Amino acid sequence: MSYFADIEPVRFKGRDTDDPLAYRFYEPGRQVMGKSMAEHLRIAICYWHSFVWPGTDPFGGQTFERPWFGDTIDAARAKADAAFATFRILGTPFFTFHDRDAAPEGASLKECRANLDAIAEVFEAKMAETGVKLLWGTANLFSHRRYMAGAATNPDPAIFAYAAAQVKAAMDVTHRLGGANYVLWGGREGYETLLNTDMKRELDQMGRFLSMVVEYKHRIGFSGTILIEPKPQEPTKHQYDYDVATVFGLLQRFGLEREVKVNIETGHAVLAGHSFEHEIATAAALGIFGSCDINRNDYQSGWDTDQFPNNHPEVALAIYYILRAGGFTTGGFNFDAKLRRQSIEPQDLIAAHVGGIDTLARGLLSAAAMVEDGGLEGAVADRYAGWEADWAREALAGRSDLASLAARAESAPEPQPRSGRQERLENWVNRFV
Ligand code: XUL
Ligand code: CO
Repeated sequence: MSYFADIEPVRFKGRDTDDPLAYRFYEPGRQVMGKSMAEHLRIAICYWHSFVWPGTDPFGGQTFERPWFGDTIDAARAKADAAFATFRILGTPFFTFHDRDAAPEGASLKECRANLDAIAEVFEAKMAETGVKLLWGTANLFSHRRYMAGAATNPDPAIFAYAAAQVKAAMDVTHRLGGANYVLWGGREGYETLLNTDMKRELDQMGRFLSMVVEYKHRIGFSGTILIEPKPQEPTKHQYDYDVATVFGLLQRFGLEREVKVNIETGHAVLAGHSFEHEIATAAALGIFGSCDINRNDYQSGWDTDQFPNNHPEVALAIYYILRAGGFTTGGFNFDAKLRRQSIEPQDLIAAHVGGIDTLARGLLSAAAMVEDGGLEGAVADRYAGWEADWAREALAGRSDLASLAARAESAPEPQPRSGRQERLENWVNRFV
């Protein structure tokens, strides 16, 4: 009997239902600003937290006893059955995986590739049968001890080459499965201590590695987007993909800013000392907004706790800036979120996603109402309206200089400061959430 035998597919039952396994806000087909909710949110379930993670923490071992756990191809097939059963119950359209989540690591690189290809065949059949699609694939370049000093940024070129082989195989599989994106998260691309680190060399290695990924994408005709997932630290003390702005600088330095976009994760933004919407708005302003890993961190612990999102006013603001940036194209919301380790029942896995998905749906409704009202957009436009004047446009277009502006300012009346109206705007937002 299936692990989820007694769990029915989750349905929309409306805001007032007391059914804990029903959607209260997520109606996939509901039209919002000319698109269905499903098209706006492009929800993905991730393999690693939901089907691989055993519930360990730094002090304790496995708490989850999933029948598909094991390091064999047969276990990997059973895991794929459980994953696609979960997607069916939740009615979600996408999934994401690392190479090592999907298939066991073999004794050699060739065996690793063969294992991954075998599971790709299983995925292909299940995807054709269910219509579930791949939001993105990625390679795990951080768990194995060979990567303890980094992958692309390793001092040993043999590890750099090993990582290249792993990424090539993961890109091949992502391409074969019609993935909408390919993600690189540099968990170990950073350093523990400067005392043993040649930072300039490591950054050059990273740029070269990324360029090779882009070159390979074009060589195989992969039409998805290459995404970098910024994170400031954890597992390494300093990570080179610190935040969106840092990643943009790296991309520009290697001429890749039109080739690579970012996958922004809520918890990573918080670890970097930013808000999620700050990272989204930065990416949009720089033209590199790609996709989101949605979760939340515990605000007290200072760790990347990867909890399921449950605060819809916070999510609404993030979605507001996504809508203002034109919404997702190849990206979507990937639930990079994991259960707490005491949540050991099958229902916990489903209920966690139901709550997270409803949080997104409710956030989308609030965000769309904010966009449609236009109050915030109008207030911002009004704040910058002075720039519509001819002389101000000329200044921005490069047709004035410090001397001509100084002459103008000296003969003009003293400029009058205006209110930023923050509290009024915060009150305005609260009308919609
Ligand atoms: C780690 C993290 C990863 C990436 C994929 O914090 O977010 O799971 O999303 O490697
Ligand atoms: Co992530």
